[in-house]
Parts: sequence; structure tokens; C-alpha cells
Amino acid sequence: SNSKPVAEQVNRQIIGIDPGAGIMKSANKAIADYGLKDWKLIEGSGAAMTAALDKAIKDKKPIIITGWTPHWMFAKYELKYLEDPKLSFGGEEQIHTVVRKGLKADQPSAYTVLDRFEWTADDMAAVMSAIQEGKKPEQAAKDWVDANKDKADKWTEGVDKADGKSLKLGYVAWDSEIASTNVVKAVLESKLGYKVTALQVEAGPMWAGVAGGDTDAMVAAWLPTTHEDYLNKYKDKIEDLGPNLKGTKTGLVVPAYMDISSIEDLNK
Ligand code: PBE
Repeated sequence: SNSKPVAEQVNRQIIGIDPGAGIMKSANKAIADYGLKDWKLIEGSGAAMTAALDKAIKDKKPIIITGWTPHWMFAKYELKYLEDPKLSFGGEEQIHTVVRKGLKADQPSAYTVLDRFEWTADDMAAVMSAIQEGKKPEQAAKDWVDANKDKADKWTEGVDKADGKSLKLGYVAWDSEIASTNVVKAVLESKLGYKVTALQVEAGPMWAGVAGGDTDAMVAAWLPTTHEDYLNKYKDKIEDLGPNLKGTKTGLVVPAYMDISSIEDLNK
């Protein structure tokens, strides 16, 4: 094993994701809260982060990433969250569905389904793992909807068909949101006949799109902490339909073989 301090082992680097992600703001807050002098949060993407994690684990090397649950990485690798006694990453969180103002009047069927949409962390993780194992997101979502008819039927029960109307969902290429957005798209298309465009954007434009009314909805708002700044900026211009998934978590994540347990250990 490696006797150098963790800071030296990882070159004082935390492997982050896209700069617009709320978890990047939280990670920078952790760097300040825990006095991690000269540490750097590296910007990239969700895909680059999981590639770096995969390589480090294959080489049995130390690595620190920004991680979140639900995520397939916890099924594939042995990982642990570093304790966060200062709560830089916040407390309990949920993923909310957010729609543009006026959607209820213009598209009542879609609005009702979006309002009813809720599932569990295990449901989402199942879709994420299917995609990670090679299924196309649209196919993984369809397969999940077919296998979970009882759940999906509850979202659409008694709702009028949409007869080919168009709907635009915004999402960011986070593995969790690729899964949820494709499931909602599959349900709206297969059960109600909507024509759904899933538009992949960055986090800022995702929120701005719904606030400006160009985008009808998104199912990717992590609240109250991770997307707090976006909510504060746009709360008067959107409608928050509440949680679609409870029991998420965000934080700094390391392979289980690393001999640290708390963000506080990074200062040693
Ligand atoms: N995440 C996944 C996002 C929300 C979904 C935790 C990477 C973030 O904004 O940080």
C-alpha cells in the first residue's frame, strides 16, 4: 500500500464533471469548507469521470471523484462516499420535475403524466445499468416500461391521448438523467402518442429553456441543494411539480481500497 498522504497520491486533484453541474459547486464549497489548500477540481464530463474511475480501479490507483446516487458505478465497483461532517454537499435531496408556465393549459395530458411521474432509486439504477451494459437509452427505457407496466400505467391512467402533439424535454448527459428522461419519453410516446424530443444541453441552458418556455419540461432538478442556484434564479418563471425520485446522494467518492473515510482526511 501507499504511505504517501492522500493529497500527494492524487496530486491534490478531484475528478469532477461538467462545470454547470450543481455537484461542482458543492465540491468547490467542500474545498473551501475543509480548507483544502491548493486542491483542484478538474472539469470534464460524466463520461470522462467514469472513464478515469474505471482506469484507476483497473490499475488499483487512488482517485477521488464527484459522485452521486443513483448511479450504475456503485453496482459495478466497490466504492465509498467520503463522510461530509460539514455538509458541503447538503442534506437530504430529491429529484424534481419542473415544467414551463402554461404547460397545464396547453398540454394537459403531458402535464398530468409529468405531475404523476415518480419512481425509486432502484428503478432508475436498473435503467442506468442496462444502458451501461450496452443497451441504447431509448431501448433500455422501453424495456423498463414494458417490464413495469403497473408503475407506468399509474402515470397515464385516464389521461387523454395526445394525437401526435409535440413535446420537448431538456436534459443533461448525466447517466441518471439519460435514464429518467428516456423513460418519460417512452411513456409519453407509447401510451399517449406524443412526439417527444429529448434535447441534450448543459445544466444552465436546461433550466433557462424551461424558464423561457422553449422547453416544455425536465425531470432533472436536484433540490434543495445541488440546483439551488438555478432554482433561485428561475423560480418565478417555472412550475415545480415536486419530487419524482427520493433518496439521492451526492459527494466525494473513492474506491473502497483507499484508506480514508472522510473529506477531513484529505488535509492529512
Ligand atoms: N448530478 C446528477 C447533477 C444532477 C444529476 C448530481 C451530477 C448535478 O447537477 O450535479
